[in-house]
Amino acid sequence: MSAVLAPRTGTIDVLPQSVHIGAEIRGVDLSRPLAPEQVAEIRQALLKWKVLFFRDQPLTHLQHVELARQFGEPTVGHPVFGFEPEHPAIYSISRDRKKARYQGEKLVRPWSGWHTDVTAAVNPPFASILRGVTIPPYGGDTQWTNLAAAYQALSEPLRNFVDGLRALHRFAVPQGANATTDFNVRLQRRPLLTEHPLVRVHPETGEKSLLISPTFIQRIVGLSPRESQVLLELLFEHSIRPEFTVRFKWEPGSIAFWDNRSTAHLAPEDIFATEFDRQLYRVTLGGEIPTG
Ligand code: AKG
Repeated sequence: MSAVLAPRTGTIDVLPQSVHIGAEIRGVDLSRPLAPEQVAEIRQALLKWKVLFFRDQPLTHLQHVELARQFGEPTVGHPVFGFEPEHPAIYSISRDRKKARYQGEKLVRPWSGWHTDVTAAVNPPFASILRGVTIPPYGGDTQWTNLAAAYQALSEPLRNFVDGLRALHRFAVPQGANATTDFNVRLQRRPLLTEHPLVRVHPETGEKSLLISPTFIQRIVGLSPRESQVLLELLFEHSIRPEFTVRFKWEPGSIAFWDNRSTAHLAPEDIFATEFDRQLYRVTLGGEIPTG
């Protein structure tokens, strides 16, 4: 029996990569303006699969930004780390920058490093489009998790409990950290702090998902410190259960496009055990204020 692996639902092929999250899209050339129906179909696939993967799309910075513009409003690079010279919408993610960031810090918990982009901003991004340029021969995979599936899989009493809660998100120099590293000096200049619902309603699908970004979330408002810590750890652990996740092996020219409103992701740490270079570029699309 031959399985239909790439059902063509319109002008594109959508190949799911796991049950709950991730699909590879084929049949598009992202270096050129997309037809309106392709934009609509890709957007539908994004809402359903949360992260889309494209292969063999060796875009320039300009083509990357033009691609993003067809789906939303590119923001300036990164609110703390800035942008590439002459390309204000391009944020560079390189091995060296990441290494500088984590120097001296230990990622000790299974969920450490998992994050939803810039949730300490009042209006976190709607989506991010990440483009791989220099990719290690092995290692350096990125993982995503579906936070709507994670919310749905909670027991009903726990869903009811977390539904009305709010949480504080912070992106600032951690207490006691060395404030003289380049990373922390930048962060000290532009700390971000805000409050969001713990469960957000997706503005396009109406789906509920956990808004828990382990890297940025500080505490749940109104709970005691211990209650907040225990509940957050339970939710973090639950939200990265393998069945909600997908893992992507990069190649030069690969693109990952994720809905930042219903996912979290994890950048790889394994490459720091090697000398491999890794260079990716991200364009980030502005989002709305999350509502519960
Ligand atoms: C991000 O763009 O927020 C990342 O975490 C980068 C992911 C990666 O380096 O694979």
